[in-house]
Amino acid sequence: MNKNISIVGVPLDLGADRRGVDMGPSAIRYAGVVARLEQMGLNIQDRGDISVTRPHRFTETENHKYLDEVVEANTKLAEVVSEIMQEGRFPLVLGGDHSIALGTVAGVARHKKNLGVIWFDAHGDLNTGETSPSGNIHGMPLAASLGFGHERLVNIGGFAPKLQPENVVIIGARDLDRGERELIKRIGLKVFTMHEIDKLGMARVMEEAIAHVSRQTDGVHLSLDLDGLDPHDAPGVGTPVIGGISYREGHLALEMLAEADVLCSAEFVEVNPILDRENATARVAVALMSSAFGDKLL
Ligand code: HAR
Ligand code: MN
Ligand code: MN
Ligand code: MN
Repeated sequence: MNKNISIVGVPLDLGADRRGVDMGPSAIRYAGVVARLEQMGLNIQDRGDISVTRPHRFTETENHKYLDEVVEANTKLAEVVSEIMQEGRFPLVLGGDHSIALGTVAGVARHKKNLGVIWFDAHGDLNTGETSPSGNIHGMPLAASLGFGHERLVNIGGFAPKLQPENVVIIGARDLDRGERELIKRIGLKVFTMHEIDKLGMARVMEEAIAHVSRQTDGVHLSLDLDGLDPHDAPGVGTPVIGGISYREGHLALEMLAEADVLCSAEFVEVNPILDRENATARVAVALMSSAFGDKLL
C-alpha cells in the first residue's frame, strides 16, 4: 500500500440544495484525521483546501445549479489531484458535496488508463440535466465521469470519458431516480443495492465488488458518500435515506478493501456539520478512513 498520503479539502456545497457541506473539510480535520492516520505510521501531507468562489447570485444553466462555480472548483481540484498522483502519493480528498468527484476522478484517471471505482452511496449520482429532478450537480458526477451529461461536466480535466461502466460498482443504493435506473440498465452497471447487502451480507458483497473492480483495472478509486451509511450512524448529511449500511458493515467493507490492497485514491464527501450531532459524522468518516488504510482491531 502507498503510505504517502496527501489530503486536500474542497469546501464546496453548491452542488447540493442544503448549505453546510462546505464546512466538511474543517469538521473532518477537527475530528483528528491527520493525527489518526499518522498514528498508523502513514506519511501525511495536508495540502489545505481548494479555493472555491462564493457566488454573488443564484444561477441555473439547463437544469444545472451553479454550473460555473462547480466546474471552476472541479477544474482546480483535478489539477491538484493529478499533481499528487504525479508525485507518487495517494490523494485523500475531503468534501464538500459529491460533485467534487468530478474533479477527483478526472485527476486520478489522467494517470490510470483503466480506473476502477467503488461508489459507496445511498444514491446513484447518475443523473444528467435531462433526468435530474433537482438540478443539483451532486446527483450527476458518476454519470458525467462515465461520459453522460453536460459537456462541461463530462470534459472536466480536458478528456472524456474517465471511466468504463464495467469497472464501476455502486454499493448501498436505496434511492434511485427513474432516469438513473434506465441508465444503469442501458450500460449494464453493477449495483449492490441494500437488497443485495441484506440478502448476501456485506462480506460476500465486498468479495464480489472487489473482484469486479479489480478484474481489468490499474487502480481503484473509493468515492464514499457518508449518506451511504444509515442516518442513525451518520446523521450529519444533507440527503439522509433510512435503511442504510451500519457502522460495522461500513468498517468491514473498508477493511476488506484494505486487505485487497487495490486503492489508489479516495474521497469522503457530504459531511454536513450543521446537521450533525457533536461532529459524529466527521468522526465516523475518520474512523472509516483508518479502516481503508489498513487499521486493524488487533
Ligand atoms: N437523486 C437526487 C438528485 O439527483 C438526489 C441526489 C443526491 N444526493 C447526494 N448524492 N447526496 O449522493 O437530486
Ligand atoms: Mn456555503
Ligand atoms: Mn453521492
Ligand atoms: Mn448520496
